[in-house]
Amino acid sequence: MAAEKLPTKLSVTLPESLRAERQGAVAILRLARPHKRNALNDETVAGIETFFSELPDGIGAVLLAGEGEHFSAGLDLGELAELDITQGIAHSRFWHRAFEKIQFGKVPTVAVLHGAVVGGGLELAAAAHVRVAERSAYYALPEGSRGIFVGGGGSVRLPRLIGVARMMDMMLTGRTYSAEEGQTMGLSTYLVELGMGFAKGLELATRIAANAPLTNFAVMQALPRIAESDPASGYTMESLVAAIAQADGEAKTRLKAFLEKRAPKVTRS
Ligand code: 1HE
Repeated sequence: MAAEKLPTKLSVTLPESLRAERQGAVAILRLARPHKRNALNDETVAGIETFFSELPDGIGAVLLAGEGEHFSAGLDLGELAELDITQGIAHSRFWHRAFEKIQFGKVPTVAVLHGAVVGGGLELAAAAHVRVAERSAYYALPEGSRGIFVGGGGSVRLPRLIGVARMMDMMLTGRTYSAEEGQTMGLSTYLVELGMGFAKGLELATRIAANAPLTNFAVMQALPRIAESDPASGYTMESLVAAIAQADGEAKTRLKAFLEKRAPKVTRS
């Protein structure tokens, strides 16, 4: 392997519960608190915010994964016990801020899911742009049984993925969904065998990083907002974004390459 392709450390300072490295144009962030099943304490959530805020130039995509047997057991329940109402609001807003840095950050994020993807772990996964699930993944929102509510953006993001009715069911009854069910209902868009998630995620992130940056920006920032707007505003915004994207030098280069038969055809992979 060429030296420049070896994973190299990112210079960002993170808590021990997170591990970052770089592989080419992909920044890799691992939840690294497996002894606590990657439960998300304040330090970890702050580290996620720092990582996504300080991505260096040259990074075109992020790969997010969890160490150990589970992606994440969600909120660190030990930390919530002492908060009053005002502090509870601030805590939830802090999660919102951190996860917004993922969803509306600099570059797209691919999340690799395995084992428990529950509570705040599912909220974290929902902030990513592409989700790859291994067959061990399972999904739950145990907030109902814990006497709490989602606070990391789950009530906004999850109904858009699976619908309000399914989310209600998960929260009211403690229902869990398997990796296969999650794939069918849209929690993941890739389902892979055990141990294959990281490689698949890296393959996808590498491909995403090779897209024109303006296209990735438009897909991340404009598409979800267009989808939420009224149709007339949506069509207008779409035309503007389309015009901006096609006018970019990168688009011109790529279209020319296709017309001169130097670019790959679209084939079924
Ligand atoms: C934790 C947490 C946690 C594990 N906070 N410490 N999330 C939940 O309700 C899920 C709670 N966790 C579990 O149901 C299980 O731990 C798992 C199914 C994920 C994994 O089971 P297992 O048998 O592999 O591990 P374990 O023995 O239960 O846990 C290992 C250790 O991790 C243990 O600590 P230890 O010191 O006794 O070794 C657990 O206490 C600890 N641990 N999960 C704190 N979540 C912004 S709002 C979001 C709201 C939510 O996310 S609510 C959902 C919370």
